[in-house]
Amino acid sequence: MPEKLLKQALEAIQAASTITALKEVEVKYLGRSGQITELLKTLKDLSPEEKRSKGQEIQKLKNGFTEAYTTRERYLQKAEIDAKLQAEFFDITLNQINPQRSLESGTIHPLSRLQREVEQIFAEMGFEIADGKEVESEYYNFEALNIPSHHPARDMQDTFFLDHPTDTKHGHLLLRTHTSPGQIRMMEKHGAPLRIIIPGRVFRYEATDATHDSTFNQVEGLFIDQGIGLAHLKGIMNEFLQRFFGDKEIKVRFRPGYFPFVEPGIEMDMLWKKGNQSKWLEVMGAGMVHPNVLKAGGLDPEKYQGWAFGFGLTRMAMLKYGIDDIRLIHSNDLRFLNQF
Ligand code: FA5
Repeated sequence: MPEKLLKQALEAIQAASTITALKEVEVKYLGRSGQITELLKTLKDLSPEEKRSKGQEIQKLKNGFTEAYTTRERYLQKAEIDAKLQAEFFDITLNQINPQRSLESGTIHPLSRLQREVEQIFAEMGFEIADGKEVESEYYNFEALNIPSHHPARDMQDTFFLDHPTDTKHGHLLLRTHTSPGQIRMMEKHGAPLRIIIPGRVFRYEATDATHDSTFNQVEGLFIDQGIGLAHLKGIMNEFLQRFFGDKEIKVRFRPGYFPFVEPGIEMDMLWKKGNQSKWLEVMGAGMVHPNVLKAGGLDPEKYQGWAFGFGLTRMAMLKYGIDDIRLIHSNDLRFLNQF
């Protein structure tokens, strides 16, 4: 009798063409009142000897069933996965066949591209490209640049301080408000002569408007050698502007400006056309590096002089591309970005 039952069960297993059908077969034989389960229940009424021999027979039957069941289950699972994969077939050649289906691909952010252009132009003029630190200390961002803690110039650049235990040697940690701390770090590291630019992001805790953002990019320049003067800076800037703006018509003016880390100091404005109106937009601070700054960088002001500049790359981007509002540049709005 068990052999007959096993034969029937194995046929039922083979006939099951889906996992659901297979589960039904399992219930029919091994469920609470399944045929094999029922057989097992009859054992309790038998004598010990009969129980042993019948027990073995039924166990063999159960093992045979389980083995066939497991094999069939694996087969059906694989078949179901294969069928799903077939249905989800992804044709990677489709895009070539139908060029209208264009692939969306990322591009370099316009600001990063401009930074590379600036690097290229200055590299061609013999400048090296250096990296500053976005997280700086009060010492490098202010003190070493001749801005002591009581100095009102600290308020010119409202600062994001980091919630971090004070570094007693260099003061609090902060997000750099300008790229100028890089001047001190480069003098400390490389001494003189120096001819570098330091591009990077800077941060200011201030209200935003069409020409002010709280995160923007600057490019610092530093030229230290013997017998250097401001006329040289003007020559370099003219050359840079010509290459950067190409054929675009630009108007530039220089005027005196105050920064504690230069003496004398100048500022450069460029004419900004917004609709029918045009106004002067401040794009750069510069000047002869202050002797206290050279000393902080470990240089002898009697021997070396030089100039430094810091311009707003984000503002240059507005001028180059005719962007009306600086905040669009970091908005991550694809309608804006796709124009570049
Ligand atoms: C400075 O940051 C000085 N470190 C520049 C400098 C370097 C002077 C070396 C002398 C020698 P200022 O705060 O003016 O200066 O900023 C420099 C330029 O950054 C500005 O001319 C302007 O183009 C840009 N800028 C300043 N604030 C913002 C802002 N909130 N959003 C966008 N651009 C800004």
